[in-house]
Amino acid sequence: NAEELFAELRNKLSPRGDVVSEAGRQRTVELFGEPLSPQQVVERICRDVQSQGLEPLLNYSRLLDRPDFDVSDLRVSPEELAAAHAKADTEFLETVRQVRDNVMEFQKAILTEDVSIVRESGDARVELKQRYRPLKRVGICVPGGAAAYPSTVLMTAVPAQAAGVPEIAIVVPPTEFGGYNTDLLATCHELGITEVYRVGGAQAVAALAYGVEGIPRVDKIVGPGNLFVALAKRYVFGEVDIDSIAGPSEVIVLADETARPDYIASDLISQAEHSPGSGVLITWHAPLIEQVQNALETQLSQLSRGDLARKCLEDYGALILARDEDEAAELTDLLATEHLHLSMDHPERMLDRVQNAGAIFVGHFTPVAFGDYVAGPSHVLPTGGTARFANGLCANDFLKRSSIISYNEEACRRDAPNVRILADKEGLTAHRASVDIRVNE
Ligand code: HSO
Ligand code: ZN
Repeated sequence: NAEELFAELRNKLSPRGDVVSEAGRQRTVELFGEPLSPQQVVERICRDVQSQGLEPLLNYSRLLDRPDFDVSDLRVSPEELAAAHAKADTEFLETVRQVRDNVMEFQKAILTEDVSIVRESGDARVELKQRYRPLKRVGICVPGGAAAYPSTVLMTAVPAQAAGVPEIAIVVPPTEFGGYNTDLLATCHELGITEVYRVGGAQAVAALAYGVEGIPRVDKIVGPGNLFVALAKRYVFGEVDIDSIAGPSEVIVLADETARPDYIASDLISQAEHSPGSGVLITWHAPLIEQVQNALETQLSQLSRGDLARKCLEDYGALILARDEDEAAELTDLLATEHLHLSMDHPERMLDRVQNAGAIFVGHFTPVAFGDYVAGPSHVLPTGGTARFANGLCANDFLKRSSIISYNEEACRRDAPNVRILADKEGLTAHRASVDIRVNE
């Protein structure tokens, strides 16, 4: 029964960042003199940066990321950005440009447009409009702990550019995979991004939210990160806007008898290698389970990150044999996964049946890696079952809307009685007076 299976599986299938190890707790004692939960750590960091600005930002960067961190390390200079670009592979830059074009094309195509209606009767005219404008300034978090992610720059900054955001600030930890990674800096330069700060974790989120000397505050913070980044985004929400909170990568491959076990294994491993990450097969074709297991064995032993992926698949992966197609679809929908791969000759049926998934990859020749790297929709997607209600990042997340309301005199006269009735019910006499003064002349 899919409901029962779901209850058993949901928490097992996504790596959860909020489980605190003993070592983690010990570390907070070393750093803060007392045991603190991740939440408490984040609150402390955010409050310090809010009240004292640059000094705690530098201090926390020294304490948590880089002991010799200096204020001169904070902002990547224009010369460093240009130098990284100059020494990048030409092939790599060509790919960056192609992906930029793909993402731009798709993100511009989906941009929400202004809508207006006119309500007329006789001489009365009311015009109502919903108007969209880009946010002025956004902050983007790019991870830099376990791997370098130039693709994340593309998948976050280009949607913001498609929406017309004029100021984009990137924060990335001061690590070899982060703010010192020349491919990442070259990507920023190629996209025309000039504000790159080498700070990570909760301190970077707080700096973006509240502003510190040298980093003006932003209107919205987006992008993935570890637990501390996620908790900090939640903490500053309200002061600024945030996107949804992205956790570790995950994929469900839904496969029938037309699927190739080696393709499926490669998809499961590719999300698990993010480490943390997870991969789950759901099928109603029994022989596939063992075939995929064998393919996993073969491939894991050959890949450079095979050991990391193996550990993740052992901890968070699963090969699930559903009773039939219906049960498979129902379970998939309940799990509301980040990536869903429909590995079958006729995927259309399943597309109609599964409603909850961040991104859906259709058919044997659309591995998730296309969405991760090149297709056009952002790879920043809802994880951990949040695709039940949350959305992947897109250009529209960088727009804000205003409603525009315009009455002519005749319309004002016509609608005045409705205002009077409601204002009287609420006892708000000044509201009533504001229309009476216009119509009782
Ligand atoms: N699968 C990740 C995105 C990514 N993959 C970046 C490779 N690089 C998030 O869903
Ligand atoms: Zn990926």
